[in-house]
Amino acid sequence: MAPPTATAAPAQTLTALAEEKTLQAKFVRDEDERPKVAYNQFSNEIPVISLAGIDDNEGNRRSEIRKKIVEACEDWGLFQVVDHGVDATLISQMTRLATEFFALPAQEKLRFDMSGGKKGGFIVSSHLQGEAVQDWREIVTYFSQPKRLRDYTRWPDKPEGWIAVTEKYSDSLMELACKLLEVLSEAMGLEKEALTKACVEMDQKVVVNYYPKCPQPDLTLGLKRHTDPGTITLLLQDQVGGLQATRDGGNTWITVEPVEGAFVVNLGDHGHYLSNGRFKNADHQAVVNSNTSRLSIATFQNPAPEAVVYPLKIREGEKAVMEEPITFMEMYKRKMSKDIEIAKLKKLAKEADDDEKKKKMKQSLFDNNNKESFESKPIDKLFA
Ligand SMILES: O=C(O)CCC(=O)C(=O)O
Ligand SMILES: [Fe+2]
Repeated sequence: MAPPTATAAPAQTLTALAEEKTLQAKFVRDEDERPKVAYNQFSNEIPVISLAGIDDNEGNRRSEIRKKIVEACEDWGLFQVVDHGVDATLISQMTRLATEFFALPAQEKLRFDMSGGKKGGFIVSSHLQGEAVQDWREIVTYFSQPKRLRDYTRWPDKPEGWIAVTEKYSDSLMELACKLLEVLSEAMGLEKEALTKACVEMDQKVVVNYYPKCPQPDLTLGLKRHTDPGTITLLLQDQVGGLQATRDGGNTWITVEPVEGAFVVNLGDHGHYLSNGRFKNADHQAVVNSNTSRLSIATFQNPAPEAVVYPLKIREGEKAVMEEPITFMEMYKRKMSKDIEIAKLKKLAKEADDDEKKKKMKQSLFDNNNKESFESKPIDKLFA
């Protein structure tokens, strides 16, 4: 496999890079982080659960569904739902318009650039400070609930009609998320509304992920390994494949099989803490491929920033997984600063290890008569 190239000019979107033959160094992951399983080697370990009859309180359909959901949450923190009641036309409109957005010329997408710290809009890769390696993705994101906090100036106004579709999609997914949280509350032996009440006023944020096809997908990730911070996430993915989950800290991975019209449901950190660790926070990542681009739409259902995070019920013989109650805002800040710290340490370690390699690359650049282009750029720009 060809070695990664070092390029100085910062690319503004990934679309142009998708055509290059080799991957820029800033996307190259350390070996231990690289994909271990192919994007299309699907596993059927994640249950696909039909929600048909979930509102039927008389018969035993609701309790059957609850049982399946609970097993999946205890096992992986991840399951898929079908017959979920979200209109199929709405789903296909949402996917079509999102795909059209990413096909717009770079300058159109960059009208909504959020890299200066704006709340919502378009950005390439992730925006975590101190991150040594970048994700191979573009995103567009907007805060959709509560409605009174919507800032429409940060919602793309193209393609035409997207805003209206997004609004409907947001309401529909809010309804579905609440239904799932009701079932999980019951499973914890609590009143139906317990989990939504613990959110105070539920926030909803939509992130549309676009992963262009990638010249060297084995060296990079579309989205690095993480758990979602919120209560529950509903993910709509196309038929390409790329979502992967691990239960053993990243040693082994499975690729979630795409199911037409289904939502992948993830439990996040908040859901995990409220259940006192009984429900897992799904540990996941997204891989990319060289054949085709991929689209996924993640709808994050989060508690209000001031909501208190602490187990709602601690079962007999168990200890609380948290030392003290904290607000969701505090929980999120701690998670982010931990991630930034790890990223910084990784970057430092990498810089140290790469010294020898950098010397060799420098020598070969001179040998190849590239003296001028090399000298005109600082070394950290070349190999960052
Ligand atoms: O694209 C995917 O499959 C995963 C997306 C995801 O995990 C996220 O946006 O948090
Ligand atoms: Fe995620």
